Amino acid sequence: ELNNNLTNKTRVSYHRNADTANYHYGPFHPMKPFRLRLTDNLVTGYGLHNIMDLYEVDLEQNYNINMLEDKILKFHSKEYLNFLKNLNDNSDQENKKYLIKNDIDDNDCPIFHGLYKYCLNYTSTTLSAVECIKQKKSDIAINWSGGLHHAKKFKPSGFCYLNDIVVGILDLLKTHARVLYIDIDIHHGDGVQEAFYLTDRVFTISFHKYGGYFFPMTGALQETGVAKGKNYCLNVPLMDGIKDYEYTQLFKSIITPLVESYNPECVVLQCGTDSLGYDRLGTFNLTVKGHGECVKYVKSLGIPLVLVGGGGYTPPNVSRAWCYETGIANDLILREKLPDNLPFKDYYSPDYSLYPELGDSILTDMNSKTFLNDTRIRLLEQIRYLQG
Ligand code: TV1
Ligand code: CA
Ligand code: ZN
Repeated sequence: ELNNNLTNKTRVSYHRNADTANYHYGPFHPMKPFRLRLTDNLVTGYGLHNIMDLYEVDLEQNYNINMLEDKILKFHSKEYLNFLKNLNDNSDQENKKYLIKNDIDDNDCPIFHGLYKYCLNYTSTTLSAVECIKQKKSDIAINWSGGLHHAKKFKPSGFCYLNDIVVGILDLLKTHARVLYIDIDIHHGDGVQEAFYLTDRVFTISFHKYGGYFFPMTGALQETGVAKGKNYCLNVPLMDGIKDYEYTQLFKSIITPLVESYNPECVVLQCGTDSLGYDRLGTFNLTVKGHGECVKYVKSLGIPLVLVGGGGYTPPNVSRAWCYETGIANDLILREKLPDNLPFKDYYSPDYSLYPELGDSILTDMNSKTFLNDTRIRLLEQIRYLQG
C-alpha cells in the first residue's frame, strides 16, 4: 500500500473521438483537425494505446446530449449555444445578424459543415477526460482534440467555438477545491483567464508571445485578477524566438513556487504546439523535447493532471509533440526512429525522426537575459502575494 505510488505505473487515460479529425475549417485555414489523425497514428504506431485506458468518445453512443448541453451552459449563453445548434436551419441572414451583433471574425471562425457536431465532439472528449480525474480512475487524462482556449461566453474567437477547458474546469470544481490552469500555447489563454478572473478557485497562468499586435493582444504582466480573483492569475509575456533552455528554466522557476503556494488539487495543462519552432503561425523556437519538458515537469509534481491540446499549425510537428508527451505521461521516452508502416509517413520527411533538429532558418531570440530575469522577478513577486 505504502509503495503503491513508487511501484505502480502512472494510470493514464487517452480520450479520443475518431470523427473529430474529419472536419475542415476551409482549404486555406491554418487549423487542420487532420493533425489529430496524424497524432493518433503516431501514438498507435509506438504502441502507446496498449498501455493506456482508451476511451472512444462517440456522441451517438455514449453521451446524453442534454447532459452535455447542460454542462456547456454552465459557461456559454443559451443564445450562443442555440446559434451554433441551429446554424443549418437558420437563414444566412439570421446567422449574419448574430455574427455582426457580436463582432465575430468569421475568417478566423468560419461556419463549416458539421460545426456543431465538431464542437460537441471535442468538448465531450474533454469532459470524458475530466470524468476520469473526478472519479480518480486516472492520474493523467489526455484529450488532444481539446484546448480551445479563446472561446467566449457569447462568441467564438481565434478558431475556438466552445471553450472545452472552461466547461471542463467548471465540472472539476464540483470535486476539486483548487484547479491550476497552465497554458503553453504561443497565444494568450484569454478565454480561460476571463472565465475565472474573479475567483480564487482557479489559478490561471499563460506563457505567450505578447506585443506587435499578436493575437489576441491581451496577457500583459499587469493582468493578475480582480476582486476575489486578485493575484490568482499570472501572465508571462515573451518575445519572438525563445528557445528550450530559457523557456523551460523560466517555466520551472515560476511553476515551482506557484504550486507550493497555491497547492492545487488538480492541474489542467493546455499543450498548444504552436510554440514549437517552424510553426506556421508561431514565432518561438521550442523543440519537441523542450515542449515536452514542461509536461514532464508538471507530471513530476504528482498532482492529478488533465492534458489538452490547443494550437499547432505545422501538422507533423503537432503530432510529434503530442505523441512524445503521451509517452511522457506513461513514463516512456520514445525512440527517435518513427514506427515502420506508419500511415502518412512521408509527412515526416526528410528526417523521419520524432525529434528533428531545428536547423538554421529559425528566428533570432529577442528575449534578452535581463528581460527574462526582470520578468521572472516580477512574477515571483506576484506569487508572494498568495501567502499573505
Ligand atoms: C482563414 C484563412 C483564416 C487563412 C487565419 C492567423 C486564417 C489566420 C488564415 C490567422 C491566418 C490569426 C487574428 C485577424 C485579428 C485576427 C487553438 C484582424 C496566416 C488555439 C488563433 C489566432 C490561435 C487567430 C488559436 C489570429 C490558438 N492568426 N490565415 N488568424 N484579425 N487572428 O490575428 O491559440 O492556437 O494566418
Ligand atoms: Ca499561452
Ligand atoms: Zn495558439
